[in-house]
Amino acid sequence: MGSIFIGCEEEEEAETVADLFDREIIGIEPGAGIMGATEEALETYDSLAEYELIDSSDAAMSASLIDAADDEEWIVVTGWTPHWKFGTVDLKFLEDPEDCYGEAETINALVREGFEDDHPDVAEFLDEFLIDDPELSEIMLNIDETGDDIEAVEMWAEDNPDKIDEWALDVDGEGEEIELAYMDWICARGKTYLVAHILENEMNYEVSTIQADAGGVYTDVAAGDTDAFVASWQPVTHETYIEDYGDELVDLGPVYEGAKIGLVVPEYVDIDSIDEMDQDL
Ligand code: PBE
Repeated sequence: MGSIFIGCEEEEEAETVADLFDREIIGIEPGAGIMGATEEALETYDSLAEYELIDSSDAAMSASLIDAADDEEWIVVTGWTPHWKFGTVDLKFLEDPEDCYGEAETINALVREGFEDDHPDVAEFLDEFLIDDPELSEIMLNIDETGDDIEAVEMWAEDNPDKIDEWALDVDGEGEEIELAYMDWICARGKTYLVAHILENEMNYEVSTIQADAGGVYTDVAAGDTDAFVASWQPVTHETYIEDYGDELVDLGPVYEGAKIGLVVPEYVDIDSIDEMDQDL
């Protein structure tokens, strides 16, 4: 086996793609649908036999990705669009010939049973609300820069008054209280706080938000403990949650179209498929 010297340390020379990736896939938190899909990929692909999926978070995974990209080191993460990191680093999805991650998905608004009767105007607003990728990307970048969801959305709303007007319904909610649940993923935070902003500032509702992991969000809304959420990834990512709770939830349809999950690497990583993750160099 050959060796190279870096400073005083002797490092083993990488001989396989798995060596370059350190046999690690950097994940996010365990309740996320993409983690379940990755467990399935680990069981399905022979090329992943030596790999371990590392629990992390959206923020920590993104930081690892940016650090690695600064030094052009190889890294593979559980990734998805919409996500601001695609605007910051040149990234690509690895091909997934076994189809563990599915095709393009929609992100839907789900509400508790009875919500449409209690708040028909909000239900109609959520039913019609649809945000596109450039819009959501700008909000996510604002969140990444400011670290403040509310301020990030306010900045965006100030720059895009026509869009806000187009989404808002011309109704007076008379200060009725609405509670939105969300997960700690930047895309979910962006959509949730944008919806909250419009309901509060344009439609006169009183909105509170509550953060939980994916399981907590589905359970709470299904139980009617909270009203709604705008981060249900369908059909693959949240398939098990929909199987478990779908009957107790009302689906108001997409708020975003063309979402995607998979294994993501920087563009300079010169493999294209999950099948190649155990190749010799
Ligand atoms: N995500 C982002 C979520 C849905 C939104 C892909 C991390 C998940 O895997 O459940």
